[in-house]
Amino acid sequence: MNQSSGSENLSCVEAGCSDAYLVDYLFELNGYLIIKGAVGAEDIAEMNAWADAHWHYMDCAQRGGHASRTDGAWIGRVETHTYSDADGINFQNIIEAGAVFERHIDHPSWIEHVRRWINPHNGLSLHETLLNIRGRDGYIGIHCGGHIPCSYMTFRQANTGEWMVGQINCITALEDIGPGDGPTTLIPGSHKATIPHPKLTGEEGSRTYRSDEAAGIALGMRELYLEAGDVLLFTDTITHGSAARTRDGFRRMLLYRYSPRWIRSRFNYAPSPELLERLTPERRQVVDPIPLRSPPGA
Ligand SMILES: O=C(O)CCC(=O)C(=O)O
Ligand SMILES: [Fe+2]
Repeated sequence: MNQSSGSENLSCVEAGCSDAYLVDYLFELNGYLIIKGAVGAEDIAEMNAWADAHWHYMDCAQRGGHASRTDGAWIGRVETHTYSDADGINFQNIIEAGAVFERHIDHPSWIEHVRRWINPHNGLSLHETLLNIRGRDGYIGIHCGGHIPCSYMTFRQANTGEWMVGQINCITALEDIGPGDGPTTLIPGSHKATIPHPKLTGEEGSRTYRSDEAAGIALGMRELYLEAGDVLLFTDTITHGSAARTRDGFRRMLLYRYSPRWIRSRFNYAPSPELLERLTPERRQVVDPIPLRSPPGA
């Protein structure tokens, strides 16, 4: 067993860990897995260079004065966006931003785990791909949990017990993310919870998807610290979010969400013909899992 020792994370292995049993056990038990050193320094530098080159979009005025949602600016096929303002800027559809982001689609450090956990019966698709930059006081509120009846918040097939993870979030740290940097937080094991987190119940026992309260201070949350190049995989079913950033400066991360091929992508960006042309057949199948059909000549 070559689980990293000395880590404060419950669920952590080195890149290239060949102990598939351990990898599966940790992911099943805790609902997340950190792969240390998953992405090489050159790729991390290239992605950071892209962020640096587009830093002026952090200024709202540069995005046409829109602060929120998907009404931001377009950089080719990449669109600026935010979920709630507090969560910072998302460069959505980042797979269109160059080769390094294409390599990420089926990166050998995690792709076979993701295929296995979603289950080969379900194929694979990308639900959302983004590069996120978040400044001081930014955060994501506590959200999700096993109590939400959402089609992609599955983890096991109830009848057979086989893997059937409806969504796996893959966060790549573009720089070190430690205490005060607004790390991702989650409650280990909460993907199996049937009782909602106390912050996710409403009036008369109703169940809510998301609270506006920063996830970091919620009961049971753990902050997950990453070094640049580490990757955090977690089922979207797990109760999670991020701590508020208490330091100056910005947190940078890349987020790719994988789902079964049957699930539509979140914002339905049409892949550019140039991207489809460039992709290997394996990547193309993930980016365009069910190509549109039209009659000849249409
Ligand atoms: O920003 C974060 O650290 C958490 C992002 C998140 O909620 C997600 O990946 O689903
Ligand atoms: Fe989330």
